[in-house]
Amino acid sequence: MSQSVLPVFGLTEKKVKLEAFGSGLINSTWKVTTTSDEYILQRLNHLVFSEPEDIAYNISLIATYLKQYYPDYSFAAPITAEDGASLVYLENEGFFRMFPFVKGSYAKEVVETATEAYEAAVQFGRFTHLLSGLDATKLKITIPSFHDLSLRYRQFMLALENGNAERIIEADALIKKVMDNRAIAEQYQQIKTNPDCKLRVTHHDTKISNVLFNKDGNGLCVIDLDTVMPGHFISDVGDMMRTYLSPVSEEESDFSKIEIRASIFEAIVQGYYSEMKADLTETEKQLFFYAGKFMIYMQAIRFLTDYLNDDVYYGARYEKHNFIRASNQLVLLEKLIAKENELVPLINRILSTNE
Ligand code: GN1
Ligand code: MG
Repeated sequence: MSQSVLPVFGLTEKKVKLEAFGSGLINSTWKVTTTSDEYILQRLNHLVFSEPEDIAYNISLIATYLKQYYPDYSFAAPITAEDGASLVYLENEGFFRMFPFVKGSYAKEVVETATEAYEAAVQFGRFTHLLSGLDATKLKITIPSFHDLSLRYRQFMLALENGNAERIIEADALIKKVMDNRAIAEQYQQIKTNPDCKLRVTHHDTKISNVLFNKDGNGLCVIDLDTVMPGHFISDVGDMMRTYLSPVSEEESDFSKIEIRASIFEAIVQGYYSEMKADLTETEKQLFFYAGKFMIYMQAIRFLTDYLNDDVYYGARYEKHNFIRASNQLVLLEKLIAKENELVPLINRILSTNE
């Protein structure tokens, strides 16, 4: 079916291979292989991204800026169709776009070593740093209030009022844990209004599969710019912590496998800070540990809210899928908080030696 979009991007060859690619929850992604080239084809989830044109606008704004000021930065710009558009709409199918597959690059699904975490953190830090001269407010907001934890908390409270009654009873212990940790949401409320916590060009989806590596294991660039918007650095650092620290992902149902790897934590802070030290304010520098709590807590709330709302956003491959995901994230949060006394000194050492 998605094959029918290929000619619009100038790919008329008959013998193309189309295979599902990656593990994103929102968009659909395929790798396209022709006899001579490789591409990444994506269909945007129109329910989540209601204005796909805004994403295309942001990508083109960033591409133009980087090309002008940092022509050597390897930025994977989308392929344009014959009419010059990077986004193609097919009746009954949706919005598509295509990228050249960066030759010799690969992406990872799980962080195995501290070096990988470091390389990824350098890439996300560099992305925000290189774009610090671009006024972040020029970017379109592709998902309003995406990482607004106050809003996520309110949506959770609404789900407690209007959600599936049986599930609310069943999730009692999880609901209590979310409420017990509401100080994390209260702290965000202050960050949001503090002018020392700057709005920057923020990626908002820093999972390891959004970094391309070369064959030597060096980070090349970041991909998946759908949620690049003005935001706070805690979103990017926090989502790296959320998704890199533990050797198992949010999908794991054996919670005894959830672990906080201190060496990975250190690598994230070190890599990100090496690029961003001149940009971050003193107030922001104090928020590295909070960043992890912020993102893990927000993801727990989002999964739990979705469970209470009958899985309308994330979908579910089995009955209690979002319940398990939320439980997983709350265990991760507890384990991170339990290591605060070990991890905060690591941050402080990095902040003081790199000055
Ligand atoms: C979604 O689609 P994917 O996997 O890149 C979500 C992120 C969540 C993530 C949890 C637009 O990202 O915010 O952290 O699932 N993206 C959107 O796996 O909601
Ligand atoms: Mg994504």
